Amino acid sequence: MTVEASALDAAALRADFPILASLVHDGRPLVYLDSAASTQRPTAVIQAMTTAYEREYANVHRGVHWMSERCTDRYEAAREAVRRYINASAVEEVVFTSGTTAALNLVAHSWGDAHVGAGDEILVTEMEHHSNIVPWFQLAERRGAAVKFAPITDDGVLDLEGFAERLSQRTKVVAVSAVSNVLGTINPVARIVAAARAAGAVVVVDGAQGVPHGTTDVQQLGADFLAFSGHKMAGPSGIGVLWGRRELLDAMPPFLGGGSMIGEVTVDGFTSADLPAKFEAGTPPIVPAIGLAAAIEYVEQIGVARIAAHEQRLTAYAHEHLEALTGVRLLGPPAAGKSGIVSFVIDGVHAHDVAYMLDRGGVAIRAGHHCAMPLHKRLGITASNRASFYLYNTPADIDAMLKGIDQLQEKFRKRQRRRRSAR
Ligand code: C6P
Repeated sequence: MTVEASALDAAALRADFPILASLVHDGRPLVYLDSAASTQRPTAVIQAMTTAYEREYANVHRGVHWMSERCTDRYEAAREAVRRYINASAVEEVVFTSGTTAALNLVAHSWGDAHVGAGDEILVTEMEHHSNIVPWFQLAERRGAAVKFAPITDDGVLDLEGFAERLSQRTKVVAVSAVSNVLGTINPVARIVAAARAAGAVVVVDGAQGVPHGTTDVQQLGADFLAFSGHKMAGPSGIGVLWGRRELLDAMPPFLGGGSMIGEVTVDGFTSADLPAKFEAGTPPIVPAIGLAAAIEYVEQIGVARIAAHEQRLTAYAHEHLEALTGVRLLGPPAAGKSGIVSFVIDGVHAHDVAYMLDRGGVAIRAGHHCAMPLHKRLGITASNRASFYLYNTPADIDAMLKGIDQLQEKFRKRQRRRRSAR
């Protein structure tokens, strides 16, 4: 991820996102700090999707009629936008899926079933999202393999020695997130890739929290597969991407069977279509793909590196102020090692109560295990709170969260005092 200095004007960009003008509960302005779950969409994306439905919609790669051809062009232009965004060498390497989860499952089934066997190992990390754990457990179960977990340090950084110790000739797959969705930790993917490839393992990068928040160049990254979701980068839900090395994708069997993914079907069997159609069975997420292309154009105009720098400033600001509060424990490394995600626990107050009470003041943060139960177990907690930032957030949003935390801590302190004096 590269970060450059020139600041973006988040306050002005907010006007591009109609939902941010919403009032919630009793007319409180929405303070949206849950972009790691799903970002909001600018008018440009909403408009591109509306236009597609109003004027350019038909099924793709099927009709010979004008509208189908036009829609197919739009859909394929979206693939080209993704290729450009991640600097893939060819559009054939860009497979549309419904999201990161679907992309990771595709690899686990198609590549995994063909290459992982009894006694083999799959190496993930303790900070993975369930989407980058469960498909590997399922693969291991099908094939008689084992899933190993590379440890993290107490401050939420991958323990590279522990990782290296678990890497061996038996390791067939290394599956790692570019950025932890809980800790915000930016993983050293280049070093992980180098070590994994030296051991002969295929590297799968879960880019759900990385690709939206930093420049991605898959040719430099050196990994074999990269998965990410449109809804975490100003695009719509229902669309995601699997990028894979062409030689690997070419050799892989299709995952789902149906229309579009075939060359020919006879009563004796079928042949597969070429890439990327081979992995896009059925009617694909057509309009979501068009929306994703509009999102990519939008963020490219702003500059992904500028977005990353802006989020880094917000993370540093949030850290500084949360660290100053008593009874608040921040999770993960110092701000400099994080993407725009800040998770914390508050002494004596359950994470769900924190999120509930902040929400009453209009502040939307996430609470729970964030689909990362092994990570929470490792940290000795069952739940945490998470504030996550995007290009439209400002320090004022963080101030609103801090004010809410202050109020709820005061409330709980008063409650404790009352209980003590009642004894
Ligand atoms: N994390 C969060 O609030 P989907 O749902 O398929 O678009 O993405 C799954 C996924 C995979 N990996 C990582 C690192 C993720 O953060 C996510 C989605 C959301 O953290 C929803 S649980």
